[in-house]
Amino acid sequence: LNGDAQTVALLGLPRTGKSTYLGALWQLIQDPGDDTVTEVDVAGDRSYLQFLGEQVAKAEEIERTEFESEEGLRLTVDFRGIAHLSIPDMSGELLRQLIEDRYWHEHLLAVARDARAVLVFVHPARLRLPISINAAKQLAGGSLATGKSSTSTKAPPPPEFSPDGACTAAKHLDGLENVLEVTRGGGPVRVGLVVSAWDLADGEPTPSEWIAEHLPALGHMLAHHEDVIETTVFGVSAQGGPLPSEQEALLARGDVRDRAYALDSDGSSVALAEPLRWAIFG
Ligand SMILES: Nc1nc2c(ncn2[C@@H]2O[C@H](COP(=O)(O)OP(=O)(O)OP(=O)(O)O)[C@@H](O)[C@H]2O)c(=O)[nH]1
Ligand SMILES: [Mg+2]
Repeated sequence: LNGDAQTVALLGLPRTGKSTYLGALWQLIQDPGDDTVTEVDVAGDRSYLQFLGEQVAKAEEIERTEFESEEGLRLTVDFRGIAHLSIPDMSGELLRQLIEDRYWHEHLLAVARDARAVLVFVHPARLRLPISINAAKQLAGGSLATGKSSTSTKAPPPPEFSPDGACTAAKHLDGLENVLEVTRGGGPVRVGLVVSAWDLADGEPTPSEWIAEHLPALGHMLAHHEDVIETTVFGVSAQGGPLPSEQEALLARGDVRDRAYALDSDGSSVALAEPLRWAIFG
């Protein structure tokens, strides 16, 4: 399908910052003032990327990617190492469907099969945290709501389980297991966790500590399969701050290269393209 291009799958639930990351990256690729990632050759259609890039440059929020979109980044770049890349911009709906409806959209399946590496996007303001069984029992008994223990002797029936109500970590574990099952074999697969909108999580110690605190099950699952999975964590702020509230301040900071930033797992500053570079070269 993509010749000898190396496919990187950007996986994430809806609204987790995938398209914004591609748009910001495209701006840097086109920016002669940025030498962290440069274009060698573009194979695909530039107009879609141009559009994403302009939205980021104007500090305007990107629309949700259409369900059937087949657009993405298909190009050869040099980020201190030349790579021929295919990075489809998939709608988060495709991953949501896989997890919640147990349905493999053919596009997601094709990308997962081709992928040499996966970048999983999580948005810090869109987490659904697990609650402990005790807390759930208390909630069900009304004691948390009233501050006293419930006087009712009969507990209400537990709500029926449905995957759309599962916490973020459980969803990702489930989705990743399915994806990694079909991903091309032959050596370990790189799975990078990208905490997007890092500007909202800033003040937290480091990206890897953030994952350990907020999505520990996901971090453990990835770290404990060293034989088949190579993993790390990044914090990425492709917009540089929240929109639309910060639009003016962001524009005042200058170009995308002056606003977008990324951190490695230890919190050291790295190029915005580093998650991709790592996905390809390790
Ligand atoms: N604060 C902040 N918000 C961001 C950043 N990047 C993206 N967002 C917000 O995250 C939301 C989703 O961004 P998109 O890039 O469209 O997300 P997506 O993963 O492509 O979404 P789908 O196409 O629906 O799957 C938007 O509300 C953005 O404003 C960032 O760096 N900082
Ligand atoms: Mg999108």
